[in-house]
Amino acid sequence: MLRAQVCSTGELSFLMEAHDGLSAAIAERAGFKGLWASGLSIASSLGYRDANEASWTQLVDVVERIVDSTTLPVLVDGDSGFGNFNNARLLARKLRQRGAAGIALQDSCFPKMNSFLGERHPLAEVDEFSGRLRAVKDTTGPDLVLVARTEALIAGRALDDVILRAHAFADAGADAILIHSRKSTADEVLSFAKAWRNRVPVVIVPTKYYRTPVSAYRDARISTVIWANHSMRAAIVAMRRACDRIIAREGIASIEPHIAPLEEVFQLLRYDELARAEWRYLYPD
Ligand code: SPV
Ligand code: MG
Repeated sequence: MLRAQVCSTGELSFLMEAHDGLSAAIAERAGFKGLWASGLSIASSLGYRDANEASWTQLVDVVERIVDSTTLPVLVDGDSGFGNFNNARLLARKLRQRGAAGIALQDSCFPKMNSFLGERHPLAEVDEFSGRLRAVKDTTGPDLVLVARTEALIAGRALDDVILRAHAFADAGADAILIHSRKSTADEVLSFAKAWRNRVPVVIVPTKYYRTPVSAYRDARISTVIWANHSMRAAIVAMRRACDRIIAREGIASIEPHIAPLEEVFQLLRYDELARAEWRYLYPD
């Protein structure tokens, strides 16, 4: 299912960020057809910085909770693969075992830093990163969609260099290229898409160029748009407002109409299924 979304240049797909089972269930209920297990959002919800402070096993555990909470395919942000080719293929194998549908690996050095922070974003050597991709492909084959993400624009490289990298990563077996940018306009990703001509499909993350209408991506035959961190950021505002109000009023009465009723929690986590199962297995007669 994820392959059909990420690897199609005919129809634009959208992946919604999830960082735990609850955010995954909410995204599915809203109608999204696929999820992005965001490194930034997962790290933030665990109280870590998006600088490989969370371990790969912590990531895998969260992904398992996401996978178990929805029927949607999950593309996992695998950062740089947590090391060399060996760490990357181990991560990919474990993610596959836990039910992930795809992994995105970026051509950064370990530890990475969030793309929107700081000036230092050292890139991995093309051959070394291509080895990471080949190792993952050899390990998980067609069972796991492999998205190669280049941080070359983030690192300030010229378009020619970005294209050379993308070709090397496609040669290494990437099913799609994620081109990342931190500009406030889509110009550089659209220039990439034009020059790249969809040798393999293109995935984008318009966090900073959020004003661009999605029609521009359809016109450019982009395959997939990732809304990368919006549930996590929405939750921060909602939780902050609730905390501010409760501490100021020393009570919870005024907040009640503004928060999810408990029934919604029970629905999202399918307590009705548990009740039916109790009748079936505890009280069959
Ligand atoms: C993430 O969601 O963790 C990403 C996308 O990698 S970004 O934070 O935009 O770099
Ligand atoms: Mg990330």
